[in-house]
Amino acid sequence: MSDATWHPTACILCECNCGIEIRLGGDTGTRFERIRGDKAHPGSQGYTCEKALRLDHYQHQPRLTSPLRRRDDGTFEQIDWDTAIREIAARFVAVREAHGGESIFSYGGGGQGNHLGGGYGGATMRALGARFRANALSQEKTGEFWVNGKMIGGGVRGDVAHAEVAVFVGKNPWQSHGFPHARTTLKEIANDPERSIVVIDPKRSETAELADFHLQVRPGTDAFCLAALVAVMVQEGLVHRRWVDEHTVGVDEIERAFGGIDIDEYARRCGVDAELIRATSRRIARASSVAVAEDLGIQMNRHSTMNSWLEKLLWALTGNFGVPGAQYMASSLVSLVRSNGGAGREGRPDPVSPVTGSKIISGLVPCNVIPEEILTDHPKRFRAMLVESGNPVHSLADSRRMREALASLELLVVIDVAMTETARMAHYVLPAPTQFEKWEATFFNFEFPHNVFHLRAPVVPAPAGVLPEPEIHARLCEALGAISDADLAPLREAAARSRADFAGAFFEATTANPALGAMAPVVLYRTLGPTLPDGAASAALLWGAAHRTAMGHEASVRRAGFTGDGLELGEALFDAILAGRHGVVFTHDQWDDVWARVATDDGRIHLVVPELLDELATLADEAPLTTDEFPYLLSAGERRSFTANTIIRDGGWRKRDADGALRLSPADAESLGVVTGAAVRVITSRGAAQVVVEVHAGMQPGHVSLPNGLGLDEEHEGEVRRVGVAPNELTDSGWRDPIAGTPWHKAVPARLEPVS
Ligand SMILES: Nc1nc2c(c(=O)[nH]1)N[C@H]1C(S)=C(S)[C@@H](COP(=O)(O)OP(=O)(O)OC[C@H]3O[C@@H](n4cnc5c(=O)[nH]c(N)nc54)[C@H](O)[C@@H]3O)O[C@H]1N2
Ligand SMILES: Nc1nc2c(c(=O)[nH]1)N[C@H]1C(S)=C(S)[C@@H](COP(=O)(O)OP(=O)(O)OC[C@H]3O[C@@H](n4cnc5c(=O)[nH]c(N)nc54)[C@H](O)[C@@H]3O)O[C@H]1N2
Ligand code: SF4
Ligand SMILES: [Mo]
Repeated sequence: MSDATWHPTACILCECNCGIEIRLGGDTGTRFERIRGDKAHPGSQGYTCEKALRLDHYQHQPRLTSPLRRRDDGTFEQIDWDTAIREIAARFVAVREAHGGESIFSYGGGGQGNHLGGGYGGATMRALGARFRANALSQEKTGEFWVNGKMIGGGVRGDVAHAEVAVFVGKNPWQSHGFPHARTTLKEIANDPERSIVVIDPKRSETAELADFHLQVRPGTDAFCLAALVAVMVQEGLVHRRWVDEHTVGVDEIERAFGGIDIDEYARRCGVDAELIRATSRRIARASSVAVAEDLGIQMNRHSTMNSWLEKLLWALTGNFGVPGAQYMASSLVSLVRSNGGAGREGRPDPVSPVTGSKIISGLVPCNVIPEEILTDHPKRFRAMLVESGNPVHSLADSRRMREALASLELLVVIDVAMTETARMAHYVLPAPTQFEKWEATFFNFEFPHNVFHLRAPVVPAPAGVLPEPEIHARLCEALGAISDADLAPLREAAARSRADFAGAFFEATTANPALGAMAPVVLYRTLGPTLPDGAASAALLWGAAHRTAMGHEASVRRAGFTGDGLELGEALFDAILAGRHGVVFTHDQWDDVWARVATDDGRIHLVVPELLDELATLADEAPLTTDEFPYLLSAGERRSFTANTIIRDGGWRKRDADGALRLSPADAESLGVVTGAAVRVITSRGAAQVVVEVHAGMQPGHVSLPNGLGLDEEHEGEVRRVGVAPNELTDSGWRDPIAGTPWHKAVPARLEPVS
């Protein structure tokens, strides 16, 4: 049964969300028979990598199709939705009454392709009186967010596509992407003799293969390398003094701190030739534009927050901000991170978590402290948890500890498409449609000057028994008594009349009744939602987002082609989002817009972050990470061509590297007496696992790596089996950054033993 139609949608396997088109077929007419890049998508323009072509393995993985309740013996029974919603609401209320709403914790709310649900989840949290939350961002990006807050007051990205020099610090975009048409862009830069790629990575990665400057640091020693790069700029007079004086504050302190650094000694400490470091600094300083992108190689590593700062000094000291090919601050339709009411900015205190007092950055509790916030007799500990589209047992540090913590909760509710390692521990599991069975979108919209938003329509019908997340949240809020028909009736009537009437009625009702305003997403879903075309009720919260964007970025929205006075501009944008099946350019920025987004008190870039200057001062005295007991450093979670977090629970989707081999250098293979295909045991302070080895010429001695996202429990014909190693069975949640609490997964001390 083939259908000649190409259905536009997007790939959901990484933040790029490339536009794709799917042709259905197979026995049931619902298999993803063919998939191609969507040339009409304004962001990706037809580009995809190999992973998108195998999305049928996501759509047809073993699914959840009924709400489940766990029995005392650990098995699950199917229950109907009314029972599930009623019991979950009652049990959350019992926790709130006994210990306060703040003891209810929320985790997740979206993955690489699905952020609409999380938008509605905020209403459920407010209905419960819950305050604390975390998601994957607070185990990777919050250190960088904190630094951005201090230095610039908002998120910064590099215009890699137009940069003369592109610098990748602990990032392998050939595999992980992270910016549009990554491979095409990398090849373009590599083939242009006037442009250069700089890569800082202990491994000769696919991206490093294309680099003009590969600084092959020892794992976990980036701080020395980055500090030396900055020191060369300071000591050789490469700082763009005129620009720095005009646009930044603190350069004198920076010059004092880096003027005394012993570059040769720091080069020795990170294992990179000092002349290569000098040449790299000079190349960066000489370039007409430099874009820098950092990622997990430093964000999940020793000194992660400080390294984010050092990386930013490279472009800030050379004037690479607010011009083409350099750093920019993008517009957004919906911000992924909650503002801290100014916290994180200089001089304002960060809020902290209730038990460990850890910094809450961008509204997120560090993932690594979640077990400590539960496993304690502290009166403010978390007692109940709602997990949506996240798999903390598998994806957060120290799975054993996480299981222990979740097992001690009074209530755990999981909303997912599949039976995950986390769902297996839940009291209730609620099944959602896949991302190709419902209206979905992501808020990963960071492009410049043309920023793109893509609302995706369903490609195939959802099976009976599942409910989209917005409907789940609306039902929970109703069961909690947070919204009532009496509140909604006048808004429904206004929505039936016209959008303009609805706008008036909505603003009036939510102003008069702030408690209703707090429920805005589900109120919109229940009132405006049913009037939206093609069953797109889940898009209702985008109505508010479209209006906010039209007000906050008016000139950019107009440049993108939208017109209208007053509220008409936001309505025009909303209508275009609803109608635009291939994605919509919602803002067209100019480079001048970038400076207007700098949100420091004086509008300048603040070069000095005092806490990090202090940390830098202690660097020279630090001891190496390896010991006689653990002589190797394990990167636990490397992106490879067939890894995609834990989104596809069907190992059959991998074309290569079926078991997720441990990569190690030829020299280490020889000294251990192993060859590709042999088995070894990896042992860390927290666990041990047997793995298959792949001897890899790009690895340096002493460094080994395991892929991310493997070791999932897969159910095939009633049998559960696990393929590959779950990296977090080997990691330690205490092994984390002192400021942001981000994990140090990329440099886990380990020992290897051959298995005969
Ligand atoms: N194929 C694929 N792509 C993905 C994903 C996926 O699962 N699979 N996941 C997506 C997600 S959620 C994210 S956050 C991104 C992450 O994207 P990346 O951060 O680019 O991916 P990683 O492979 O985890 O790490 C990048 C590099 O860090 C290097 N590294 C290890 N230790 C060190 C060190 O000490 N110093 C330095 N400088 N580098 C080090 C590794 O060798 C590796 O090449 O990828 C996204 N894209
Ligand atoms: N050791 C180590 N650990 C890591 C990493 C590493 O490099 N090393 N990488 C980390 C990084 S950067 C990230 S981003 C995290 C990712 O880890 P998580 O945040 O846990 O996210 P995902 O693996 O993307 O899984 C999301 C869940 O969403 C479910 N899902 C898919 N579609 C839908 C849907 O439409 N609705 C709902 N409700 N659920 C859905 C999937 O079944 C899956 O259970 O892993 C982190 N963990
Ligand atoms: S995994 Fe590949 S195809 Fe999918 S969004 Fe990322 S870069 Fe695009
Ligand atoms: Mo991530």
